[in-house]
Amino acid sequence: MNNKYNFRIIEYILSALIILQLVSCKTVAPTDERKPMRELKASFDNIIPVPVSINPTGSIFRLNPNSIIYIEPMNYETRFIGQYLKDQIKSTTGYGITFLTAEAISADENIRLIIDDRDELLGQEGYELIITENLLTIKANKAEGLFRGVQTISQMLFPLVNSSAPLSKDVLIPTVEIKDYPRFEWRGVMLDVARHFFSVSDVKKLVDRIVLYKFNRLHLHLTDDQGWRIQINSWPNLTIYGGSTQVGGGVGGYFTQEDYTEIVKYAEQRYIIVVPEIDMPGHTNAALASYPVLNCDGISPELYTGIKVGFSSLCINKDSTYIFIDDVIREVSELTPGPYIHIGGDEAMATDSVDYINFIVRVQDIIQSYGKQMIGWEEITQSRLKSNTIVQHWRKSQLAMKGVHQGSKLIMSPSTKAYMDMKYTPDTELGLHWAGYIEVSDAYNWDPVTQIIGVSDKDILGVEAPLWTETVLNFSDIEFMLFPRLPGIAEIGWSQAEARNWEGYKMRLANHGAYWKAIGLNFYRSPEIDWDWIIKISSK
Ligand code: TNX
Repeated sequence: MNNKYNFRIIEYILSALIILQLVSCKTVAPTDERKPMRELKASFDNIIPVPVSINPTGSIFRLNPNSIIYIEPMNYETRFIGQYLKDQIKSTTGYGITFLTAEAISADENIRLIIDDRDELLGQEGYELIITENLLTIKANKAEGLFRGVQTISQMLFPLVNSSAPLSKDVLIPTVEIKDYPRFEWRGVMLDVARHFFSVSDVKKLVDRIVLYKFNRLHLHLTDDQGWRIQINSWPNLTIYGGSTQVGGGVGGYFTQEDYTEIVKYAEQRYIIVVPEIDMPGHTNAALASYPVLNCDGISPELYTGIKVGFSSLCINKDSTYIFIDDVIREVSELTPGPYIHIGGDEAMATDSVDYINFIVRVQDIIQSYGKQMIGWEEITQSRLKSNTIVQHWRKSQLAMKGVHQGSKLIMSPSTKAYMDMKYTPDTELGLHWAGYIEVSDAYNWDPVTQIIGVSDKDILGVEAPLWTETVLNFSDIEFMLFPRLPGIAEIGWSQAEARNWEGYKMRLANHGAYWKAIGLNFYRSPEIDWDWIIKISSK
């Protein structure tokens, strides 16, 4: 009896303890969860370039390690894009999520990438991102649009990259409807691999950096006085000798045709068209040094490792010059699936001006004979241009206007705004300053249409940020000169003019800075940006 009674008491005490435990679990659990939940919240406030429209719908989508990417139609291109998204999610959240094929349709696939060719407004590169409580959907007319949309998701996940929260927790993504498409067709970055040479892996890394900002052109400045960087089989000495050095006299280098093809393919998979530039008739000392026959007097100059411009010229009135150009353009055209060949044409101070005018016309015919569209720096407008020839503006508005009057479209690279090789301030160690100092706000606060008086929207193909590399030695230098200015050029090229403003942009950029720090990207800590902004907000 007594024993039984004692057991009862023990039973009561035990169940009371269990209940207490349960109650305390219930009260502890939410506070436990709250901390990682806050740290794991994605955001649509940081997107650069700013999308056309963002409509928050006030709820939450939960991304978890079991989330699945559903793709329709599943093919080589869309599989790559799905994989890209998967890798981005993995690198920011640590989740290894899986794919599903088209057969497995059910209501709760968590992420959907859908090509649905029905929304004309979205065009080739636009996308719609619809996030509801159950589904995250990117819809686009073309695979390219899906890929641009995936970059938006990547940026939404930026706030998570530094998170130390446990992986078992869901990533909270605010529900939203985003519709987005570019203002301009051409959004480019130019890398000068001639003044200093950069490896295939550096160029691929650059591609990785720029796709995040929805750039779609990579212009490679492949030849200049200091080096010839693309192998030409019919003129092998161009690279063997002409590619052997660089600015400062160090060992140069060059891309074999296989290297170049590797870059082109890598970029193409990421919806970036490579634009090769073979600069002529000036900026040709490396070629002249490699082949005596290209010189009017038949004598080759020395290789050049300084940084002066405007002293070299191909021999305009010699047949061998055009045999050379034909061979080079033929080989480069064969290696380049994109429609464009850039022929430079800038700073031909060592070429007689009448000769120059005739030369450009002749080269334009050669480019066309290989089925390509010619691009040149604005000096080419002194010649008679075909209306599909594209003019790249950098310095003189009157020259650019001459192109417009001939029916050419402009790529806008005003040196006082878009030249990524200009110093930020007088204290910047790298860079030149002949076009001025370009702070982050200078690179952001301009518009391609109002930059030159008399130009209208339809005359502008887009924008491009050139990085000349007289003072740029390695990838870390490349990053330092491009960031944080380059995202501003991306926004100018992609976003609608009315949607842009410096105050809002500054805040978004600060959040990108936190991401760059996390991934070890070297960038200039401009005093114009409050880089700690995100920390102040989240510690409130
Ligand atoms: C001008 S822009 C050049 C380049 C130099 C650059 C340096 C242009 C078409 N030509 O040859 O590298 O300035 O900022």
